[in-house]
Parts: sequence; structure tokens; C-alpha cells
Amino acid sequence: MKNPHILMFSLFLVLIFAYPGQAQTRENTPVLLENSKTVNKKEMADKVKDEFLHAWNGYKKYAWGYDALQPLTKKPHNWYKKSLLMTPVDAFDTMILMGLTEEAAEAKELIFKDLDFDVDMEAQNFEVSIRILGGLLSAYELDGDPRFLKLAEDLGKRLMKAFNSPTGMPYRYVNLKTGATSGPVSNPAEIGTYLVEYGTLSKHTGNPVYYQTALKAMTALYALRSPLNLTAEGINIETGKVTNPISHISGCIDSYLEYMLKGSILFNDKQLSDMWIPTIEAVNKYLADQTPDGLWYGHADMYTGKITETSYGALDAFFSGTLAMNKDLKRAAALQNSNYSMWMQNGVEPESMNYITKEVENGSYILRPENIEGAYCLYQYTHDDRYLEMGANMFNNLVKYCRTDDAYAALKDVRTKEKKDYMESFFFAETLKYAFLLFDDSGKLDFNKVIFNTEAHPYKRD
Ligand code: DMJ
Repeated sequence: MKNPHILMFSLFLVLIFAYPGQAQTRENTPVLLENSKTVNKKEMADKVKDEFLHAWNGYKKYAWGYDALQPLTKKPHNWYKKSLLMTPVDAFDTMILMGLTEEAAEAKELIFKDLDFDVDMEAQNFEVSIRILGGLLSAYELDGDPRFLKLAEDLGKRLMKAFNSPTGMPYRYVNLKTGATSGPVSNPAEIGTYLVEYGTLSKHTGNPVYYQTALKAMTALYALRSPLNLTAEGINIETGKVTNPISHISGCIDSYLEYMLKGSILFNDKQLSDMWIPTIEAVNKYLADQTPDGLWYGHADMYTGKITETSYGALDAFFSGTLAMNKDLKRAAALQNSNYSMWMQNGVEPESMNYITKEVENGSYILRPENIEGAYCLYQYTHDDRYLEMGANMFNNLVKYCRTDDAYAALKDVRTKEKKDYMESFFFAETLKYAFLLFDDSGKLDFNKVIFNTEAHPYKRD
């Protein structure tokens, strides 16, 4: 019998010469899709829209006017003492893009009737910015009603008080009425995820102060990088001291990186691209981890660059889209393959896992969007059908495991598929939007003409 290695090598050569284009574009991208079949885009777009309506009707029936629905107990839930209408504001632009005119009109009426920020309550600056300020701004751009901008500016002025600190970096919490702040120990995501919304607010109001405030916070944070150009996970915004020197692309740092690149593109700001270039170089040099089964990004000490934890999870999956936007399609494609394998290992992705041992570290799945977002972004740049297949397979599993009689529920653990009594507003804003846009051919939204905020609210690039 012939040496099996020689046989394999000959087969490889035959494949390369028979399909040269394919061999090149699929370099480093192992075939992961089993039972591959052509995706019917129209069917899938309709399915996503039906599932949006299913979840939205559950919210309407049991939680109308509240921030969110608890889908198992069918009880409404507010984040703070008064509702900020998290779900309707976050969901509004998805309805517009899906052509759900009636639902959008109902949500709009509720927003103008009930949304009021003059309330004596402390709110988390980051979450309210990306969901509420972010949602109101894209609602204004897509719908044109000036009341959306008025609400956005009122909220922007209140949130801006969070930036009254010795360094210009924001506190984590701000009282919407009094402007009192708290929470000086913060992280890059909560310090540096404002430029896209604040810049868009400046653009529409003609007042540059919002953009300047967000930029000042981001540059103050950037100045705290290590000599290797890595960013710390923990920062005290009053003293500028590093409180946790671990660096990664995961939650707590993720959207800071995202906004450095997106801000530089959306506002054509050279100061930001000058910060982005050394930052992404350091991320790829020290955090990227090419293992025998693919590309991952680990956690490292910001001073030595040594990997301390081989941990990766649902939030990290956003980075394939960022790499693609950075025109690094080779790494982007490799990372999206890893993202997809992480999703498929248990049928739904976990919050975090060890990418070497494949052990699940945190098994929950809270209806996060980043993996499907990655498939959407990669499809926009490559038009490669594999991303349609990835998206369809992930979405079908999401329906299979997270759908309830009245809505959708998070999972306590992806290994057992036991459900959890919560449905985040980003399920409407992001997960269902990216899934829909991946399959939608209506041309309502031109990917090349918008930048999405980190909550998937699109803003025009002109
Ligand atoms: C969203 O609120 C945003 O995408 C944020 O940047 C990260 N977490 C959630 C979704 O997972």
C-alpha cells in the first residue's frame, strides 16, 4: 500500500490545481459547515421577521411600557425605579428596517407619551448611552421626527455630567436629574464607548461639545496604555491608575476598540486612526493565539504581553467584524470560523470557554448578537455563501433552544439548555436585526453607507 501521506499530498495538489481560487480564499479556513445546503435568503429573512414579531408581541402583551419582559414568569421588569423604555427604544429601528410600520408607529407613540429623563434616579452611563441615546439617534435618522432628536439631546446633556471628573473619563453612574455621579473604578468599554453616539449628536445639533467630551475621555484612556500598547481591563477614572493590568478583547474592553476604529471612519478623524494603528498591531501581536484548530484571542498581561488565560466567549465574537472593517479579511475569516465552532460545540455559544481545552467556563447564553453580527459583516465584505449558512444554522438553533410560547428566553447553561427568565433589549436591537440584514435583499440599508453603534443602531456616514 502507498504511503498515506503521499496520497493525501497528491489529493491536496489536485484540489489546488482544480480549484485555485477556492484554495486561495479559503486558506486557513477549515471547512466547518456540515450538511451544507443553499440558504434561501427570502425564506430566512421572513423567518427572522416572524420571530421578531413573536418576541415583540410577548413584550406587548406582558410588559408594555416597561423596560423588558421576563419571558418565563411573564412579568414586566424595569432596570431602575422608572422605565426608560429599553425594549421599545432599542427595537424601533429594527422595526423600520423590517418594514413593520404598524409596530413602529405604536412604539413611537409610546416613546413620545412616556419617555421622560427628568427622574431622580442613578443610571448606568454606558448602557443608557448605547441603548437609549443610541436608539433615539438612529430613530431620528431613519424616521426623521425631530422629537427623537429632542429626546436624544435632553438625554445627552444629562449623561454628559458623568464626564465631570479630574481626568475627563466618565463615572460609571450618573443621576439623570441631579447629575450626581458614582463609580470611579471603571473599564475601557465604559470609558470609551461614546464617540459614535456623541459625534452623531454633535452632527445633528451642531453643538461640538458632545464629540469633544467623548474624544477627551478616549484620549485620556489611550494615554494609560502600556509600553506594549495594550489596554488595561481596570482603570480608576479619578486618579488615572490601572486597577487591573490584564488586557484582552473581551467584555470590559471590547467596544473601546470597536469605537476607536468606527469613530475614525465615521468622523474621518486622523487622531483616532493614529491611535487605532498601534492598538490593533499590539492586539494582533500579543493577544492573537493561533492554535492547531484555529485563531483565537486570549487574555494577557499588559506589561509583559504574556498570555495569562486562554479564555474566549460570546462577547469576543464581535472582533471578526472589526477585523473585517479593518480590511484584514484573512484574520476576520479565520476568527469567524472559530466563532462558529464555538457556537456549534453545544448548539449555542457559551458566555465563555477555554479555547484550548474547550471546557465551558460560563455556560450562560443571554441572546447575545456578536456571532451572528460577525457572519453578517463577513458576508457584506466577501459575499461568500458560507456566512449565510453560518447565520442560518446559528439562527435556527437559537429558535430551537431559546423560543418560548410567548417570546424568547436566555439560557442558564448551553449544555443543559435550561432557560432563564430574561430577554435583553439587545435581542431586538442587535441579534434579530443582524440576522434579518444578513438575509434581507430589500436594499433598505446599505452597509457601506452606515456605521453601527455597538448596540447595532446604524448612523449615516455622510
Ligand atoms: C450589547 O449591549 C452591546 O453589543 C455591547 O457592546 C456588548 N453587550 C451587548 C450585547 O452582547
